[in-house]
Amino acid sequence: MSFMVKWIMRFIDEATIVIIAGNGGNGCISFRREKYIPKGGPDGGDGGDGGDVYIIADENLNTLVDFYFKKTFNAQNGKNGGSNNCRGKRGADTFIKVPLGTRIIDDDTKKILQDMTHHNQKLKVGNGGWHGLGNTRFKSSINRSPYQKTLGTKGERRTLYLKLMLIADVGVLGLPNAGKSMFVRSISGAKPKVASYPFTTLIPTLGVVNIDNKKFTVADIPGLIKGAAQGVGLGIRFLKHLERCRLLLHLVDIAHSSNVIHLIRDVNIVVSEIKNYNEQLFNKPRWLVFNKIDLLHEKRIQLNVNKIIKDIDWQSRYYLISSVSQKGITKLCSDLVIFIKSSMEKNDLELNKKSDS
Ligand SMILES: Nc1nc2c(ncn2[C@@H]2O[C@H](COP(=O)(O)OP(=O)(O)OP(=O)(O)O)[C@@H](O)[C@H]2O)c(=O)[nH]1
Ligand SMILES: [Mg+2]
Repeated sequence: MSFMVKWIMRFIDEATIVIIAGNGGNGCISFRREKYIPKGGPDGGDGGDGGDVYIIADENLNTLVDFYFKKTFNAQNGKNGGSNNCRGKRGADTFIKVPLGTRIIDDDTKKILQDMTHHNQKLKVGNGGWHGLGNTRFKSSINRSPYQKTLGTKGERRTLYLKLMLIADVGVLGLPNAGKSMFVRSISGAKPKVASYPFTTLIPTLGVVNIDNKKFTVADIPGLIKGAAQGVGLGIRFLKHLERCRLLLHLVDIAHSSNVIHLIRDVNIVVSEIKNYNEQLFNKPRWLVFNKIDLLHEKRIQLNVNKIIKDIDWQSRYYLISSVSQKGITKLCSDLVIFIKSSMEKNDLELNKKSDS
């Protein structure tokens, strides 16, 4: 995979931006001067506060690619105060839209500020400066004509690192060409590109599956290959999109080779890449899904699958499917619905326990 492609793809799910909140407007020094009031008192007004900068989650966005073109976001400065006790106008706030699943990190401290997980969720990331005070404020019994004012303070400036991590219930992973995208197409409304060459999928895609009025989301990511952890192929950076999934489906092309040793190697490559990525992903519930069963005789498939399961000592569930003939898909999907429902209930229980304690 060329350096160029990897470079361009960085902008799809990572971005560094600078936010600059508005400065506060300065206070004004002024004295009332009217026809019959030659020596009026002070009438310099306060400045306006600077605008704040917010990040707002928008369900209509899918990537961070817009930040490739625009990297600096300014909120408006507050206007200076005026004579006649005129208060300067407050600077307008700025709202930066990001897709759901974006993690906001302070680039200097590396602290996670928030995960943007629901539509219209708002996070203030930059405070506008305070307004300065006009000379009216400094009037006192001893100083009736103050030549004093304060300046507005500077708006906050911050560098933020944005990292997009898809939020899907089910994540699909496997070697290139295993049939991940075709599977996601066949069960959801998403239309990721399907083709007979590796690395067809370059951008992670989310699909919504609707079964018996129950919905769940599924994420299709680019293929993994041996050495991905060291940056081979598209690397493992896309695995971050699976970190929030409840369950992983590891798709295996059962017709890839007639030699079962090769098939075992295929499975092990992916397993070891997940392991290399991190323990948390490795320990997530994972089911093996043997795909393309329409291409082989049933007996041959069963024989090979049994050998693979035994060789890798697979203890979890496995399925045999074909996205072409649709065999096995209904059973897999209804098991997914059951699994997700119970995982959600477990989550709720854990949340309740936390809020009780
Ligand atoms: N016969 C058969 N072919 C399949 C099946 N599923 C996928 N294919 C074919 O396998 C090839 C690869 O499918 P994709 O869905 O693009 O594979 P992928 O895993 O998304 O590949 P990458 O995006 O490159 O990682 C395509 O030519 C599909 O038509 C299946 O169940 N049976
Ligand atoms: Mg694909």
